[in-house]
Amino acid sequence: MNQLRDKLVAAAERLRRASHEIVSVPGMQQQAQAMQERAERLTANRFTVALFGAFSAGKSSFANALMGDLVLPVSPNPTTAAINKIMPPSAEHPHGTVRVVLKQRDAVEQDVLRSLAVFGLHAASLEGALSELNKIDVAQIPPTAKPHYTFLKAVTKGLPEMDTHLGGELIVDMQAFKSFVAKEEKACFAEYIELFYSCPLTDQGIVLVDTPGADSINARHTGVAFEYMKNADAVLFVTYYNHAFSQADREFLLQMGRVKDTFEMDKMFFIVNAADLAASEEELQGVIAHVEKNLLTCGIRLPRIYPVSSQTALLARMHEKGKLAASAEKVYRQRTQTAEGAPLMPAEEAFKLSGMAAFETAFLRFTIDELTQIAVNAAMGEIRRAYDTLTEFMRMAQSGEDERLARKEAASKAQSDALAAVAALSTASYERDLTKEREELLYYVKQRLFFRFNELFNFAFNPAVLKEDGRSMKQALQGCLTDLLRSISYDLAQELRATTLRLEKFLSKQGAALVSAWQKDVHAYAAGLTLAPYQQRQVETLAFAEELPVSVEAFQPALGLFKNTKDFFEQDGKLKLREELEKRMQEPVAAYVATGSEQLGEQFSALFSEMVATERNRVVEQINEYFTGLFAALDMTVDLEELGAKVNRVAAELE
Ligand SMILES: Nc1nc2c(ncn2[C@@H]2O[C@H](COP(=O)(O)OP(=O)(O)O)[C@@H](O)[C@H]2O)c(=O)[nH]1
Ligand SMILES: [Mg+2]
Repeated sequence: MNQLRDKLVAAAERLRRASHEIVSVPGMQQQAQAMQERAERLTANRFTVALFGAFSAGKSSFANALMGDLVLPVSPNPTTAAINKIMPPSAEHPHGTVRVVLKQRDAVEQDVLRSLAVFGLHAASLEGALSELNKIDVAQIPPTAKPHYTFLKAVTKGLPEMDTHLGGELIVDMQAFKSFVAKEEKACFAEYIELFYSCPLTDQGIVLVDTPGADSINARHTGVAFEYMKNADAVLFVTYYNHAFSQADREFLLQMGRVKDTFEMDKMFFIVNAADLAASEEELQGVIAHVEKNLLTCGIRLPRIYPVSSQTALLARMHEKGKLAASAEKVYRQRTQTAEGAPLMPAEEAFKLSGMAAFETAFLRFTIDELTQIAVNAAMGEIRRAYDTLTEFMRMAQSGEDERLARKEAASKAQSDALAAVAALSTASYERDLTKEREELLYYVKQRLFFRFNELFNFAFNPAVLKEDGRSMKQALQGCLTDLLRSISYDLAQELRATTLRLEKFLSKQGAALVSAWQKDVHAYAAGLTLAPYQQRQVETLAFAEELPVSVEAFQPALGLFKNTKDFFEQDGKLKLREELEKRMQEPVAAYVATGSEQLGEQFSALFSEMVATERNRVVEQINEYFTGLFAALDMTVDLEELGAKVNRVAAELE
């Protein structure tokens, strides 16, 4: 595994040496600088691996198995967990240091008010909210609201101690770290936690991100999860052996299904954890088939699924280190079917048995290995570009005097022609395409929402909530409606995030197309100039509205259609209500999408203008630099012998 990091470091070294060679050559300073910067990036390179999955799917256990030690607390049932990042130690943060970044007070307040609203209670401040808590009838809390109650209780309990720290950060040790992860009254105040920890994984520059469960109550986590889904180098989705997929799992996977085509390569891995629970190989295959089927309904085809026992894998790692405690040894024997008294199974063998070895091999090969290769190739491409320019200059300097004079005359004109061609290229059609793409994508967003309407409706208006057992039907219906509105706006916000990412890719393609169009122009006038490739821009995902632009009251007449549960579930009452709601939902959904379209339109038109201006400038600079170098070569102001030596030394970096 260490070879990968070494490869990056070696490529960075090559870049630095090549950069050092060309920095003194007239017309190559910028290229030298770009190479230097790329070398810095390679050295500081991090691969981000994000773990997703429901609470108690075994994310933390899986992370421990990957790191080969009991680093993260394996938690029974926290609901308010923060994001934990396990990262390589640095000079500032040595091994074992933990940095806890606490939420802003405003953010805590928002979370609290939001959770309070689930119980129909409202307040104007954090303190006010907490004093409302005793109004909640604990016996009446529905299961979906329980995590919110737990969260509110945790805030109440922890606030006195944490209040003064909010908005800041704490540096703590591993012991305190565990209480921050496992204790609700502390965890609920952490925005994220960074653990600086040295192990074979982090030594490769891999950052492991343990996200809170997909069913986290924290609304902001959806946005954070999206950023990780988008930017992580690998996404690992963990499910617990035979647990059903929750609605939250499905929402996450649907989002993954929406955006997976924008990934440069398939970076998704699906882990069926606790595979040790399988009674037989057939049963295991059955579970895998079930997972595959679920993924397919979320638009994820041909997934890479790995059955793994995180526990067995960790036990194997502990055995390897000779750190297997007596109780652990008992489980190890059980898992490896080794009788009492018989010699223990060698660690490597158990690691294989756990399924972890197969996963690690595939993961390293398909992701980290490949990413390393891409980075190394890009570095070599940059050196090659420098070499091409350098040899062109060399050729010019070596030519006879008459030829040089003739070339010089031609070069002046070539420079201004190249610049004119770059300026003349019209980008209007590109901009029109971008607008068209946005409109088309958003048209389908609306379409898809109504394709899903039935599913969302059934989920909200379900028999478990609409039960005639003495509860107020009016209130229950109200709750169903609120649920439906929430899930529609959630779906739309997710769609707009996905659309942002699709547009980002579209813009990138346009940028690359522009550079290659300019390259064609430039090539006619400056044969030795290869333009630097287009560099992708990171596009910020905007915050989209969390609610539909409509009031609950607008749907009261529709709810009036409800007669009783018998009519609703056994006759056509349900169909009628659904049709009525679907009709009334058209306008607010269209309005929501229109607002989103406006937001995206503004954002991307600004991005487009900036992109064109910046890229055009970059090309102009490259042209001018190139001709500066060319004139220097033609004027023989360069030392031919030295230039020749430089060509050879840069060539050596390409071997
Ligand atoms: N049998 C078995 N149980 C596991 C395995 N991995 C995790 N668990 C159990 O699943 C529960 C949740 O694990 P945890 O890692 O905290 O899940 P998280 O909430 O996703 O981080 C714990 O009780 C673990 O002991 C495994 O490989 N086999
Ligand atoms: Mg966990």
